[in-house]
Amino acid sequence: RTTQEKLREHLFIDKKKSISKITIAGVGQVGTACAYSIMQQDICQELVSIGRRQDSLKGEMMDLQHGLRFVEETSIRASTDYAFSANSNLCIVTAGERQKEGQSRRDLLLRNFEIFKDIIPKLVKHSPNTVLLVVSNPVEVLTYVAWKISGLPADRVIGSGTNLDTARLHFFIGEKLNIPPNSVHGWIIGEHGDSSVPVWSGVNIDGVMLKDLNPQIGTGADRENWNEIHKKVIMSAYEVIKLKGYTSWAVGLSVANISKALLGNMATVQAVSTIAKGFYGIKEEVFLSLPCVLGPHGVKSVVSQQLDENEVNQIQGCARIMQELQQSLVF
Ligand code: 6V0
Repeated sequence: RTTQEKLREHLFIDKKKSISKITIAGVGQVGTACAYSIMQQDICQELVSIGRRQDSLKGEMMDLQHGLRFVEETSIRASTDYAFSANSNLCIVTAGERQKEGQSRRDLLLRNFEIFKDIIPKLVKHSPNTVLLVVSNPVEVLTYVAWKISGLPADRVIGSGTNLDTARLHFFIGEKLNIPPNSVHGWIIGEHGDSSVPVWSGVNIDGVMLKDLNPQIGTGADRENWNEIHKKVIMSAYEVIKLKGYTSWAVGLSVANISKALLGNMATVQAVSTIAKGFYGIKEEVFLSLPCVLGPHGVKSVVSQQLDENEVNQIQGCARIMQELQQSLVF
């Protein structure tokens, strides 16, 4: 017997043990931050990264593996071969270009659309029962793309959407009121980024509605100018990119949080992109971010929010923008 064989007696072999496995496709700044956050939080038993550049892929894998001593037991592997992703419960897609200065959303979409045509079929071939979580931008339209290409039911295709915008909203409100972000409740919905919709009618601090304290909140008539906070949320991504070149840590934590809700079957609510047709008078077949109850098979249900007229108009506007972008795609 070898030293390895002499070391442990394998008396109990649990054949029924189910493995929770996550694959991250695309190992750039965002993919690496997602892997790090997921590994830190004991979310899955197997974590696989799939990328194109052999050297950086191996380097990132080794760097994470060397930290395994300090976290819960997780298997960490990386490969350029999609067979390594087989039987994943969750595939997270972070591959693709990020927006360059002066680049339009449509241009970015067309480039990442080509990448998705390459990646999505390979992921689904090896993991036909997976949930797909799209992070690449423009995230709402690419979630629609992933749904169309994958042939998966809509509840199993999700975009990270405005989960990050919502976290930024909570941070800035917390900063303004000098309270921690987790005392702030409320959503940014619609599109991740420029045309996102802050639901001021529902924002509350530990159950106290801000609208009751300031009926003009979020409107042009508001003397305290709370809507500046929404502008800050939109601008913050551009500001971080200007300062450090990309955004990574917050989106990594946001994706880990969504992954935990999915695989942990926690039935928690997150603002993620889901098929929005039929909600709030939306007629277009588009994906938009709405607060969703998540479980191991994806979206379990969508929270029915009581939006005011202005908020409904805004989210319908988002749907039209998404539809227009989708029309430029040839499948
Ligand atoms: P990056 O650091 O340039 O990494 C992109 C990675 O994708 C690189 O490693 C590429 O090699 C890889 N890639 C490209 N084509 C393929 C392919 N065909 N197969 C496999 N891998 C491929 O970019 P970064 O990580 O900063 O951003 C990735 C994407 O996430 C961009 O589209 C961003 O705009 C988007 N973000 C989305 C956010 C969200 O909240 N949804 C937040 C931040 C960034």
